[in-house]
Amino acid sequence: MGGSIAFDREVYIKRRNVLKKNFGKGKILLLGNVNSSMNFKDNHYPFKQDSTFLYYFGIDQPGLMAIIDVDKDREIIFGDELSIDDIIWTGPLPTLQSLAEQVGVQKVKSTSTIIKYVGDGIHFLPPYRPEHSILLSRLLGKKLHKVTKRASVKLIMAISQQREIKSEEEIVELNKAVTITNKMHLTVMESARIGMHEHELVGIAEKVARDHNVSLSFPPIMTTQGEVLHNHYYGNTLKPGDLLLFDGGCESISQYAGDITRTYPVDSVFSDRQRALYEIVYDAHQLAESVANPGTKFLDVHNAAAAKIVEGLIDIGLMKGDPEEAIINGAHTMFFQCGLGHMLGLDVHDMENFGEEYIGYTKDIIKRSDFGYKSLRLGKELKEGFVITIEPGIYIIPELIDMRREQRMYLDYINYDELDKWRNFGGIRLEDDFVITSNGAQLLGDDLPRMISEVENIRSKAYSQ
Ligand SMILES: [Mn+2]
Repeated sequence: MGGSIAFDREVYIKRRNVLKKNFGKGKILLLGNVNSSMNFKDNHYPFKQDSTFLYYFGIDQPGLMAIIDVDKDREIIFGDELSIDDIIWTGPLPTLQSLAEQVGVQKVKSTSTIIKYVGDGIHFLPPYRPEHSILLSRLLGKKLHKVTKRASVKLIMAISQQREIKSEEEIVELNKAVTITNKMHLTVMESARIGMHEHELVGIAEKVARDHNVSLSFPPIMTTQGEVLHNHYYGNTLKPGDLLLFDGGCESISQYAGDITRTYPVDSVFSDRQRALYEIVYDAHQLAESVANPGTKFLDVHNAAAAKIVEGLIDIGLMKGDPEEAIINGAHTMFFQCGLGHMLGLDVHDMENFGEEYIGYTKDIIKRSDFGYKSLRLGKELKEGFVITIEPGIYIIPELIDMRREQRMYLDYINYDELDKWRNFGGIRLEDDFVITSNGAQLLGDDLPRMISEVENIRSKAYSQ
């Protein structure tokens, strides 16, 4: 919980005015998050405000709700001022009324009165926390399991079309988030040595975030088993010959997210094999960056990166045949099982709570459900102002190799005998954050080393201290 309000009141007033204009007619209910208990009532998970509430109302406190009445052109924030019982525990805090004024809202009403303002036709977003499902069920008098289905597609579209285009002040904040994130990555890259444990490096990373008084934007992946896509085990010891994959991000104070991945040898230099696969991922990253232009479908950027990976793997003998056919037949998913990237903003997967079919896809560009594409979170055409990640990778998963070989799949494209010699290689991912401009994809933050020579240069520092 940051506490302070990120932007001037005019920013919030303008955001709500844009929403009202785009929405046209009706009444909108936006729910802020509540404290969520960890193991007993008063022991909470760290508070995380709902990003849409934060976007339009800026107040980073639990237990708030808001109504935007488009027809009457007014907003009300619902919440309760602190009682003396609360103040004993929290100390004196700014009043809700004064916070509301800071974001340009005059009317504050107590929580219990909201029922009077909520009727059948009210528009709300799909709930992603059980507390909200229960509240909506109660407010609307509908069965719990029916609440999500009643979420407003009109509201999802209006909000996502606004939030997906990042304004200048948001780009400033995203740059801050990525700058702290890069500092965190550089610190880990300079610290990782043979004999350390993954969890020690998580500690080093978290310290950088704390030093900047910010939180991590998601639980980090710090692993010598990079082929496990979302690995949150931190118990391995770093051994000679290992690759270390660190996928982690910091937030800005204003809670915009950074999301970066680097992979590098635990030794100070890459082995021949590590170098060979790293260069393929690097080339795919460069290519994706160069074709991620406004008007291009991100699905096509994904496929371009996949083609680059296939060409590279053919060059070193792990794949064979015609690269285009290999991709049409899905053979690249032996190595690149996930998506090339996703939207980034206040959420690390921005607005994924609205549903990927609305955020990453359109009526015409529908999400594919086949292996290798079902985890591509973004497929639609890029627009100026989008902020996205680009994160190609090569993941050598022994279980997948064995299964596909047994199924006799991709026999025209995969050199299984050769691949078997690499089965314990691990995984490589390179991820950076970009804003789409009229000149193409522009890197956010300062440049975090990515080239092999630069990475080795930093890695040698880890051993020269
Ligand atoms: Mn990512």
